[in-house]
Amino acid sequence: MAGVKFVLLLFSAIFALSREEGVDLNGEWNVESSTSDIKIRGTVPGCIHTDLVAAGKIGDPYYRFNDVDYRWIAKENWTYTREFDVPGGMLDFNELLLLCEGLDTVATIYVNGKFVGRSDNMFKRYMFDLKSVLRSGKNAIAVNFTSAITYAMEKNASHTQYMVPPDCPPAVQKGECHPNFIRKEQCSFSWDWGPAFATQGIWKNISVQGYDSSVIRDVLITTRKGDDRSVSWQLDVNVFMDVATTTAGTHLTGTLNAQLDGFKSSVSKAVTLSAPKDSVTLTMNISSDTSVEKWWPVGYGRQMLYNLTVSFSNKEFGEGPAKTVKFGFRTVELVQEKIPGSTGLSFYFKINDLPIFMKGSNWIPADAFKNRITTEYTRYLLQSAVDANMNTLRVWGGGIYEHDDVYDIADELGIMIWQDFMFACAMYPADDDFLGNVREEIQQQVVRIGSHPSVIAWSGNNENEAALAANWYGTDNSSWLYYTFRADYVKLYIDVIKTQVTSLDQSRPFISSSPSNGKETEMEHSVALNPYDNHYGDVHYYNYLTDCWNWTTFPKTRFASEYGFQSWPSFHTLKNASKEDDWTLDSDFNAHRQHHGDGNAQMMDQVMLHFPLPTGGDPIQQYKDFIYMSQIAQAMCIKTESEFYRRSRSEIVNGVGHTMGALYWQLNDIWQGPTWSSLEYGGRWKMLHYYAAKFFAPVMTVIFEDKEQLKVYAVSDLAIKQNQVTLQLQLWMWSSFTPLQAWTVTFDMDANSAMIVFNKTTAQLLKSGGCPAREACYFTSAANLNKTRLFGPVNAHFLTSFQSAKGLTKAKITVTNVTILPDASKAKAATTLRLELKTTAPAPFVWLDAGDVEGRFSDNGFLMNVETMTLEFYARASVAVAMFQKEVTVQSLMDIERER
Ligand code: BMA
Repeated sequence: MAGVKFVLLLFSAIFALSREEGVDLNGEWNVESSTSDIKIRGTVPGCIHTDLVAAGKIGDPYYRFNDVDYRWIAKENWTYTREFDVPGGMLDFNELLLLCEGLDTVATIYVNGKFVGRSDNMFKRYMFDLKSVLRSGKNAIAVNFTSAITYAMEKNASHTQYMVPPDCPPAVQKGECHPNFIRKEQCSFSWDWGPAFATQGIWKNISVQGYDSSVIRDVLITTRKGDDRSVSWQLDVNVFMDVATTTAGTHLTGTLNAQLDGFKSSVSKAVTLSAPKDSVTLTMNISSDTSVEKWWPVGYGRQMLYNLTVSFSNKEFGEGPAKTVKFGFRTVELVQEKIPGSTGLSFYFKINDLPIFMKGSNWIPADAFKNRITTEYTRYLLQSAVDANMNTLRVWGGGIYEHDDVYDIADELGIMIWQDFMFACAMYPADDDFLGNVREEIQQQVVRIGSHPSVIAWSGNNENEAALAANWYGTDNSSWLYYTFRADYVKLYIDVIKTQVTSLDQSRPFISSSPSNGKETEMEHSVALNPYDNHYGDVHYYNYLTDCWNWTTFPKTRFASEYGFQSWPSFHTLKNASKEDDWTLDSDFNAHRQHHGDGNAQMMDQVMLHFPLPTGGDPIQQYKDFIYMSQIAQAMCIKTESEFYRRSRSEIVNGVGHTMGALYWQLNDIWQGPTWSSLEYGGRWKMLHYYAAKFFAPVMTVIFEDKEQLKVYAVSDLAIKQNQVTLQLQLWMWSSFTPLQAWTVTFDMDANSAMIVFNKTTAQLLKSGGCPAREACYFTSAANLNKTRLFGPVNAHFLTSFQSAKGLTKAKITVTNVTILPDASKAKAATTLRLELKTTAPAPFVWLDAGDVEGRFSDNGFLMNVETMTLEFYARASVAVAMFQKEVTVQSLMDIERER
């Protein structure tokens, strides 16, 4: 039974009291199906799938084939009911509302048997009038959900003028059809990395709210630079109010006040508000002598955040509850200007006037069941992004507008967020109902998310311009059809979304799609002939057929916002979702979890291009070896591609270059399966994630071959020039711990740039070093500051595929001297362990596995060409040395040739 959650009685010295009171409806509800006889307890916020698990009606939905076995759940209609008490005094409020922060998705709501409203958009907050239906004492609420799958199907069927494709996802995705007809997480109908769990439920907070005069519903703060003489910053404080109709009428006169907490800066305005909703913008000038600090992306300065408090007072009702919002001072500019030597336009971001190369990845929903995502888990994922030297994540358009804590933590950690609106890989309807629904969704989400300094761009959709331009879904079948879809596209993303966004927020760029050609797309009336043009905007690039070690295949784009390769997650992650029968390459489970057509074959192809295949061992060992190989192949592919983008930042070659972004696909996982992610479901780091920490390091070197030449680039994202940097290039043999030869070059490293620092004929280098054959050798490089401190990570360039490497022997690697570091050197670790590693021979792709101990190593997947080294392990939960020693294993590439 709900208690009264909050009673806010705010006193003011001058004014009387303004009352606001709420009844929290979160907690236990009853759930029943209208189609079967299931009756269970449910939890709000939550969803039907986790309620069925808790009630013991179903098993783990992620286990084996359960995603398909449990499809019936999403096809039934579920009703959530409960009773709640309303204190008698509450009925006197002028306004009584049912406040639903999130309903998933299609529902009709009844209170005390009376209809109060409907919902059809999980991304919207709904408020329903309860004034005439609430009674003192016991009340009853029913939220009757309709299957999202049925709803989408019916909406599609009633759209008779023309089909809005795609109809259904490819069979390999085992998904549901027509997600584009419902404003719900698009990937909940399946994706090429995730299952179809089209959940139902009350997924965000729900409460009854009563108030007398007004409520400050939302505050959106955006920042602008001032003139810098007297005013350093201008804040636009957009205040959105709900206004009651009172005995005094539909207008409310009073004073709106905004105060920068801890500072003298404040602004007040006399306003007359109109019922039922009104908004006011207060502009606050921060004078130049007020010392506020800027918010910077990680790596460029601190992430200062400030609080601003807004309040409203009125003579009759007094001062109402204030609202405090966090924000930061920073500017964003998307620079699209001519570049000498290249046609087209640049495409890069300046934060606080500093050009920043955006390094990172793409974020997808962290679970199919949102109520399972804890703040601790969200923080682990985001901290892992920062630990891998990422500064940017794109919240991809097929998921959800993320929970507040994603943006809060991104603000704290300095992660820049490229925020898509939730439209992906489809055409969308553009009738008035749909557009009206979207308009409100955009308004609410921009206001909810827009005060976060981490959010640096809005983007209309994922790949829908590309889909239209390249006729992915048969939209080009007649010119009538094409122009209809084109007109619909403009209506949705430009007329509705862009208009709505820019009317609220001029402080960040709006990009109509990803990929797009930016300004050029605008010139071409929102759908460019080729949205993948390397001379403009951002590019998504996927190619599983060519050799990913060959950098010449990559597009020298202005901004790589998606590129990727799949791998399998670790055995530890997979075993939670499978049983022993599944642990072979050709198992049904292995086929079932692969949602990308030909995905398993494509992974195998990339492995076979450069690596021997595992031999020997028992079937489970073979399975583990295959997982290991898929992770090596993925790490090497994305390393090569990311290094190519980073070294392309300062140059124009054949008219293209000035790359200023590398966001690979994808950061995290929604479940345990083969995907493009670098973090597994649960948070384990794949080999790729360890590699990312190096290929995204602020200063690093890249070795590559350009025809006959061996070139080394030094790349720096630092805002300050570094004098006297030394490149150390070394030539090694696979058979030796001693380098054959070393070359050093000292140079001044320009700020924010990529420079070529070494360029010699490969054959001559090998000859001068005495390398007997290409296959026997490899190079390493590192940039050292003032010849002392190691400045960037050590990089390696292999001269051969590993099937033909000469001199490699099976190394015996052992973990010794494990100790607990007394001062948890990484605050994020519950226990930090130090370990020593010893090897009997040089070993590529050394992989440590802590078994069932959750955590990560300071490095992993590396080339070990010294006999001993120390590493650290950061455990997520406290762990004893003995336990760690029992679990830890280590292997390297040659171990995949096993005894038969
Ligand atoms: C991109 C993404 C996703 C997809 C990924 C891998 O196009 O936008 O739609 O999961 O490719 O195929």
